[in-house]
Amino acid sequence: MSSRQAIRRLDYTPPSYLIDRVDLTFELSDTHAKVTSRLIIKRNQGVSADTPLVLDGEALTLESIKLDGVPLTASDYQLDDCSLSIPQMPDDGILEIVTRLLPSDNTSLMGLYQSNGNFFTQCEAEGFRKITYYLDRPDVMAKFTTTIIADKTKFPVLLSNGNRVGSGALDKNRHWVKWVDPFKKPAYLFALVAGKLVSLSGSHTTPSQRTIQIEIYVEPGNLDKCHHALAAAQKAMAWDEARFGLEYDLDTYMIVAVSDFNMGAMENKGLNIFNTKFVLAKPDTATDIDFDGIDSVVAHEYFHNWTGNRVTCRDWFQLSLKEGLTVYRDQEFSSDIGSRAVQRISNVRALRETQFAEDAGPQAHPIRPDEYLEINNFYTWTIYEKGSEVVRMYATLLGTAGFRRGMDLYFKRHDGQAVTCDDFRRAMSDANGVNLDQFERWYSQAGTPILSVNADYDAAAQTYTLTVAQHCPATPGQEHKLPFHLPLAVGLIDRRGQDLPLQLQGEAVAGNTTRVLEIREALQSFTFINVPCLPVPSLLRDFSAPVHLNFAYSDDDLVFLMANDSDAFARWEAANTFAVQLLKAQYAAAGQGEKVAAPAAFIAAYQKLLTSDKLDPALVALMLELPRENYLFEQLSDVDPVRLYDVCRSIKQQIARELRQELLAVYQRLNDATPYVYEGEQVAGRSLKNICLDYLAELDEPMIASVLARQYQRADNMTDRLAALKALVNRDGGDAQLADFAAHWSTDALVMDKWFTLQATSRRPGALSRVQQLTEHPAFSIKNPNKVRSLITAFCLANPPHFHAADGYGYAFAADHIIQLDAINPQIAARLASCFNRWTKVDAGRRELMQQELERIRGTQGLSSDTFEIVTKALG
Ligand code: B3K
Ligand code: ZN
Repeated sequence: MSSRQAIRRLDYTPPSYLIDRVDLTFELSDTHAKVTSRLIIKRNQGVSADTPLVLDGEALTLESIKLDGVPLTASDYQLDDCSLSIPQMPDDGILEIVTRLLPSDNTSLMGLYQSNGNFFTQCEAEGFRKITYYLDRPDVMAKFTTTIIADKTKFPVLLSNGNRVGSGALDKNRHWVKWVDPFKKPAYLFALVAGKLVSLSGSHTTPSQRTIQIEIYVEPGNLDKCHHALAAAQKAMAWDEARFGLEYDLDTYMIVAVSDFNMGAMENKGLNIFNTKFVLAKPDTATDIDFDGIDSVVAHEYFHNWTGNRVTCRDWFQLSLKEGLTVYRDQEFSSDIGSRAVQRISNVRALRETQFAEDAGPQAHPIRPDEYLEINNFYTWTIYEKGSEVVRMYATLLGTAGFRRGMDLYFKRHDGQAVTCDDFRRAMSDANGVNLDQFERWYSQAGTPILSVNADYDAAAQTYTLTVAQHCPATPGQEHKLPFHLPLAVGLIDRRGQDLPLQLQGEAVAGNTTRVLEIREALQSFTFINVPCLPVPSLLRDFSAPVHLNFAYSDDDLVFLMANDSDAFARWEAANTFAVQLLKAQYAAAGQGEKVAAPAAFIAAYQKLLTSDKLDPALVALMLELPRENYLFEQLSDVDPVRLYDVCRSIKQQIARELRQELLAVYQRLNDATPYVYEGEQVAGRSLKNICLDYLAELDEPMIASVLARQYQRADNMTDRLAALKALVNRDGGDAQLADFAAHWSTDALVMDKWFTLQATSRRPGALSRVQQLTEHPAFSIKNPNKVRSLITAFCLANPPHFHAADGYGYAFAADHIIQLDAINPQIAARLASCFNRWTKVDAGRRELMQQELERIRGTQGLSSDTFEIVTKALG
């Protein structure tokens, strides 16, 4: 366990030693691994000769160490839990270190570990130090050569970074393969895979006429599920060439799928390692959302080759430099290959349900944090999703061409370097000749700013003035915030539903119908002229900045915007705001014992959506979806999550009752017999059909029961089958179908994950005891992160009424599993512990129960620094 010493951003110092070359040899056997590392090391310029060389190393057995060919004795070096120091290190030298590891015992899934008998590595952020002693920090970049030796029958495939330069046979049925990576890289991008794998290959030809070989490696039996991932890699390559002029730089691009993996995927140079969830898919095992997820994760990891690998981070505080930028790139990719509007709405919804909560709670941190105990805790919604919004704001402020100029300059200046978020901002600023000094506050200040907008129409002068006030709430350690520089995209819509051309006071002619206002002050006004009648303002179009927006829209305004806004995000947002206002009011009314019901105007707005033949079905589906409880939860205090659930449910039932005809008509129209294809129009149709089904399932009618059963039975794809099963499970338990599903898919781990999640998130009584029973199911394993996420995390984070059961059993269940998991895999335990983050938001009784569980976890002997950091911050 690492020490509980906070690491601070401002303490950064350049490395005292540098490594030019690393030659690694791995000898793998069933029981252990022997790693020989030959390092060419030199002291960094300006560092005094008496500075010791301190290499990082954890959970290693050191077998031998030589300096320039001479074995070192115990008095030449010092060893402790996390380092190996050589006090008298010459200016330069060759170190040869032999370590021995036990990968089969490594349940943390960091460093070298085994999954189904095969070997895999995960080194980001600090896993390489679990393989050998090294300068395990991203600003030490070296050229790596890797030789792997293993039994030919058990480990026919031996992979590492770069190009395969040689292979051969050895004694005792062993073989070897040698890999050379021509690009220097930090150790966190190192990877090794050895095992019984099969591969699907394809190719891509770049504009400079190089042919890249793409190989996808999976366990035998899964080859028929790799085609979508392969196509995604080909699309991503073509997109990055067209959009950013970036080509792949090695001859081969490899993706390997593994079922035991802590996160989604990892961008190791030339050898990306993926969670099977983001590789394996065919229509009868994967949903539309899974296919979409594969596109975006494959693209994300591929894009890292430039934003992360060629240009990397100086230190881990700069993590958002690569993650925020790469998420922005993958979101743009998905927008270009699919529906931009659907992509934007889905991304914003996810940001607001997760990152906004993080930013309002005890773990709030800026996208460039100032300190951490455990870096693995900082792979957060804030670093990734808010980081991406910050990158998007550059693009909105500078325009597409300006953003591209900034990117080009960034690569020109920094290719092959380890740099900072400031370097990125400087490239954007210098390439465009604009001052982005104030923009730096997005990197240093945590919290979600609140924009409060007021409007004033002067009919006589025909002017319309928007006054914008910004304020950012305090976050832990940051009491007072300074104003942010942000783009606020607005439009004005006249009563006929037409966008007005916008002309600000002082301008000679009217311009576009969407205007990006640059906000820099705490309070600013913008006056539009030649506004012939009182318009309805469309504010924060395309969600131009990651802020909360307050504007006193009437219900009529919202209905008007839902029907007329030319900006798809704003139209969806109007529906969302209408529903949020309604549900909050109903929640308050229910607290007073009043009956819950939606007004006729709300039902009528939904009816209009269902009967419109002009709107994109995918957008209608998104607009019909009620805001999730986790999002509403954030906007309330002293929350009773059970009451909140009851209110949402009752509104949903009312919609189902009052719009039964319309829902059924849309369902029947879209439920045709066309064979499944994962393709835009079909995906849109299915999403609308299945949201209608979800509402209809609220009706206690035998006819609806048979519609559900029929869709479950007859579906030719997992999207429809799962939608029906989910509705059945929530409606009456769906026991027969659950049993049928498990019998059919018992050997497909990813499909079984869905089966676990449906039950973990079931709103029917008894959910917790069923989840407890399922932890004993043969397909469940506490050591497999996908299983933990699909059963335990799903229950704790996505089943609020049961997790927050007033008796506190849900909390105790979570705490028991956090403690159990902490000893197995601290990263997964710490993630799960975030289910207690918002404990101060719930009512007093629950608050006390949650606090007790947090204290119980904190008091656990031998707790990892991962879980310790999360729990300590949560307790405040
Ligand atoms: N860079 C990795 C995440 C590594 C997480 C380490 N705990 C995946 C990604 O963002 O692409
Ligand atoms: Zn990433």
